[in-house]
Amino acid sequence: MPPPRLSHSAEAARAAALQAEFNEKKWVWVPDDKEGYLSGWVVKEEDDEGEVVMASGGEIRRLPLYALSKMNPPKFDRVDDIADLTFLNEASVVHNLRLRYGSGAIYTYSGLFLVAINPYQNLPLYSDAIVHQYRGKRRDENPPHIFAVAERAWVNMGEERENQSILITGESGAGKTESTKKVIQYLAAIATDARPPTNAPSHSQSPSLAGAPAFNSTMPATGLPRSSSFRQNNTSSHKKHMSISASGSAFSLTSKDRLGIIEYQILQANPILEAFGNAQTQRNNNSSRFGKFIKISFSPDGSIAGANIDWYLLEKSRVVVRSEAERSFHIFYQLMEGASNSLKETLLLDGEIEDYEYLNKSRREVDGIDDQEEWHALKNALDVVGFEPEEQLNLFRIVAAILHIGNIVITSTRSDDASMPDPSQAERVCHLLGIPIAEFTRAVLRPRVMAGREWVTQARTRQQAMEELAALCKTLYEKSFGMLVDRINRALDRATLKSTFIGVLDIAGFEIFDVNGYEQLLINYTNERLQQFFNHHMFVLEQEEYAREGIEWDYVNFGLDLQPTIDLIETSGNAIGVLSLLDEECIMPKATDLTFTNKLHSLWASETPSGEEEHPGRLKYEPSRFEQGFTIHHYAGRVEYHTDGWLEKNKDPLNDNVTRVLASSSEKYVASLFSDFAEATGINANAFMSMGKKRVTKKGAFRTVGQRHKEQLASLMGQLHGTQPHFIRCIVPNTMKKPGRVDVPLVLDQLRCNGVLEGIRIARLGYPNRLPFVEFRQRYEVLTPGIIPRGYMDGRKACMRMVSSLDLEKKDFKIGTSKIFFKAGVLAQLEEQRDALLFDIFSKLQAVARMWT
Ligand code: AOV
Ligand code: MG
Repeated sequence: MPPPRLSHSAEAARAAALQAEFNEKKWVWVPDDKEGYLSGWVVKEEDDEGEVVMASGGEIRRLPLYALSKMNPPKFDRVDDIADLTFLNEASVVHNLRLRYGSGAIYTYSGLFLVAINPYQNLPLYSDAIVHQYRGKRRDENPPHIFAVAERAWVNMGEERENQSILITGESGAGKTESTKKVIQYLAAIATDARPPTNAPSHSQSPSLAGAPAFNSTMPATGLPRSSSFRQNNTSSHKKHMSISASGSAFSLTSKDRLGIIEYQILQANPILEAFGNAQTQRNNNSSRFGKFIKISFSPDGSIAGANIDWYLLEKSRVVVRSEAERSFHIFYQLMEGASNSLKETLLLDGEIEDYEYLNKSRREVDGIDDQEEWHALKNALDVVGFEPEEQLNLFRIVAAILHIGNIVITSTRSDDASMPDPSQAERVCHLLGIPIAEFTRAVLRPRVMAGREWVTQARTRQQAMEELAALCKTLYEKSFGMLVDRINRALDRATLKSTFIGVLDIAGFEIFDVNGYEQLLINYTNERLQQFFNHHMFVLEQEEYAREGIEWDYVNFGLDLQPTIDLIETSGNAIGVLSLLDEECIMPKATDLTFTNKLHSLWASETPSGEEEHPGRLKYEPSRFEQGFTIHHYAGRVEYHTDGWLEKNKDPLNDNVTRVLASSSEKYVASLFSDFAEATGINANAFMSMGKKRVTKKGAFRTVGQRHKEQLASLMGQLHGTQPHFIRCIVPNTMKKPGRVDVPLVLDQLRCNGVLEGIRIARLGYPNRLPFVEFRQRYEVLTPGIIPRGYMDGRKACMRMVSSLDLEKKDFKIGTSKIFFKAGVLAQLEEQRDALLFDIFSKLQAVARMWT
């Protein structure tokens, strides 16, 4: 008799050895302030307390049992999908992410999410060959990758003729913008390469969400139904007009010779947006100071038809102030470093960077950024997208005007009135902006205001005049940015009734700082809405799956979990939310940040049910440690807001006088920036007829920042609801911007804020582990020997027999029509039993083998 075969390979033997070592102890994760979690094993359990030997150092710690998290057996190390873990706890989630990251696997799935950890180094993950590798493949056929998400969106769009969205969030520096670029580059490459046949893609008969990942299944998702011709790379029949390189690779991501013109233009829109919308910050050398939603639209044949960009919350205050360690928007330095002498002359820029007050107070250069080079890239991009020289000049005109405004010197007269002793700076400004100097100076120094029923001239203090100038710069910059995006959209937006889109959202994630201001409230409110959208989506998918399987489930609609918090922020009417109250205070005479805060507190004091239990998504507010502040319990945690300056931040800070002067500018571009004001007030209306601007109502001209954001967000949510969404969560691994290091507490914080842990929590409310009957039987029949008779038996019946023999409690599982579902933790137990049994068999075999050798 031959000796029994121990294993097929050294690999299997190693795995078995690891497993054996693991089985000898009761391994757990122990919470640790510094490291997040440390490994150890339990040696004693007594009265809800455990005694743990720490793996490194052997120190003994006593902890309550609930604080310990079970460790997954080594075979689960580096699983592609966190949802596949047997023990689904925070410690295991970060452990898995850290292990993977350490070996260069920066992408990991967690149910419906793709988690991406910033590598802070260029990894060979995005070459043409890799694009090729992900083309036409299902999620489970390749390692996790952002290309797989883009591929899935593209395939779903083609098969179901449904718009798609890819929602990318994360903190500053986490890699959202890089990820957005990767998605767009992938789409541009495949749309260029894969010229589908002329006939429109066939409509898939499968339910529209059938291809969505089976989150929290213990096995890899079974993947997509694959049918249509849309996904196939087609041969020569439909090569577009663009040239495909002779070298054979049609996938190059950026080369213009290989892409169609529209694809190339879409890619080139990005450097323009980044020049005007990005800046160096302490956390990110190329930080986006605005959010964006880019929709790439596709013709029915799969080719790119065009693109459209929406933007949100530009940090316009940066043109005026910022911390010393940061820069203003890139464009300022690019223009100063790169522009030709003649352009500088036109813009009256005869100084160096250090000569401009708005630039010389903070950092001027950034490692790894060559402003001159970027300038040339910007100019090229503007040309490619189709900006005429005149239009380009207008963009730079605003940037230069802002620099000159910053250099206007305002002094104080004896009576404390503002004055401008040297008009030469203002003259430059007025020349560039096409406005008369006398009117401009008057509007800044001595504006006319309504006092009772009369117009009177009001003298300004130096401080007020300076604030007016700063407000002017912020407004000019923001309006010009808006115009720039409109212009790009005019060049790229060729969507037709027949086209469908894939929208990519790149927006800052939840922010909890030491001091949180109005900006944080708006961004957190946005994220609360996005999280609600995710929850709802997951809920719908769950519900569909349960319904498909004919399973009853007492669910709560966790899509609505977050509604109370959202109401708290946005409601208007009887129950008044933070934003509405702020709007009201903005038009109240004599209102201040303090009166606003006090009103909030008195409103809330009467409405808060006292002693209400704290949990995510619950309405809960309380006073704060700030004199002017309040606290909101978001799903991601409690955030204390400081209300200093909120009234000002919410208002349009520019006085009518200044606006009026600009709206009547002889420079068409400048006037067009203020055309909504002109229309609302009826001045000079004819001058703007040719600008093709939509009519804006009076209300539109004077919306508060909060109102505008609420509207924009509502529009975004409306669009997202019409799409099939995909979720990417970017994570910054450490604060040093260094590759290879994972700061576990930092990562945990992000997983909490970005909804990954919330997703896991929700999954656990239902029956998160599910297996097709066949797989269940194959894997666990060893635990129920002799229960299933030889020969054929219906899968469902077999499962029923097995569970009854396993003595499982009824509430712990549900049997559907093709799958069996388990509550969290149940399958983990079976898995443990199975491991123990197999280990036992293995040891016995080993003993036998030893006898033979
Ligand atoms: P963000 O968009 O999430 O921050 P970015 O996408 O700008 O962050 O990424 C920050 C930096 O991290 C980049 O400039 C790269 O140096 C590096 N990085 C990110 N992703 C990758 C990647 N996949 N491969 C290589 N390097 C990467 V902000 O816009 O600040 O919220 O406002
Ligand atoms: Mg960014």
